Amino acid sequence: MNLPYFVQLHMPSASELARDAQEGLLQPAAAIAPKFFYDTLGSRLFDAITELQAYYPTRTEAAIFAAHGHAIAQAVHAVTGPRPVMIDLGAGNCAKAARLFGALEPRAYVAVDISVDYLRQALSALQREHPAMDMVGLGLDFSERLALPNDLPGADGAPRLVFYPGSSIGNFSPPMARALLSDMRHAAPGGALLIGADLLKSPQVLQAAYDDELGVTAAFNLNALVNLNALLGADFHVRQWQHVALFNEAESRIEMHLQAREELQVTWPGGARRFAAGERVHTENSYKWTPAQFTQLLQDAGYTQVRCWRDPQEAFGVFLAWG
Ligand code: AVJ
Repeated sequence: MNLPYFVQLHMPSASELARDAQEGLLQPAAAIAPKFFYDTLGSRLFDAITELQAYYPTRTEAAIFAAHGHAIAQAVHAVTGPRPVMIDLGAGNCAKAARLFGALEPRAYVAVDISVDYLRQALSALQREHPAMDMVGLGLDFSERLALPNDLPGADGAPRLVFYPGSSIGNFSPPMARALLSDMRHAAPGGALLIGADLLKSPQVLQAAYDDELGVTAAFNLNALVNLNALLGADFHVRQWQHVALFNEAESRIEMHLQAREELQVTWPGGARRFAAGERVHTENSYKWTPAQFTQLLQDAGYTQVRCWRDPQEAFGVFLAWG
């Protein structure tokens, strides 16, 4: 019986995060990174979002894997051979990867996440269900660039499959996404990338997915202010702010903002900012692609071969890229 092995790489300290947030708040057009959503409550609110009728991505991606898992695994094995090393980026509770174990039959599983404490619990439970599989938990923030330590499974040349589901790639601007995808390609030489991407569709459907009628997404967005109060010692009053989600057609992305309901001032140790009524803090971009655009992005990152599986409504795409 194996025990999972854990590695914790350099993580931003609380003071680095605070500096990052402060810098964003002081820009002429205030903006903070989506990572500020994900404190404990924020992660739970995101899980709640995935249960919403209006938020189609999570359930649609799961349906694609359920319908085409064996075809996808066959295509993966044609590239990597029968027992790839699976590297799961942003593994969280590891559930999406675990559902593919039966079809993919990985020889080893490397779960990478910024939140290593959460990962520890999930991976230890998964190891009990798969006692023979080598499992490694890696605490790593790959939101700037991805560089894996060189002693992971697959370092001996066993082909790797990088797994990046959920359309998390949607948070990155095209140049950043290209760089990150290129890093993923270099992390799995001779291997493959299996990645989920949300597809371009009617603005009404997109808008509803990011501004649900129960206000769960609004709570998720506003909770960033609660998190900033804790991280920065700021004095945001949540009731002075409003959730805004809009589809920016020119950039092909959903944008989330927090908009000041009235003129106000926010202060924190070492800084302050005034906001005019209607002024916004940009909190997230979520890019949407046509299958052709996402294929082009993968090719721009260096992949020469791409396959795509979609749901019947073509709401979401699962892409396999290699070469
Ligand atoms: C986790 C980045 C894939 O962009 O759809 C959901 C985050 N934000 N609702 C997305 C999110 C608002 C989500 N990703």
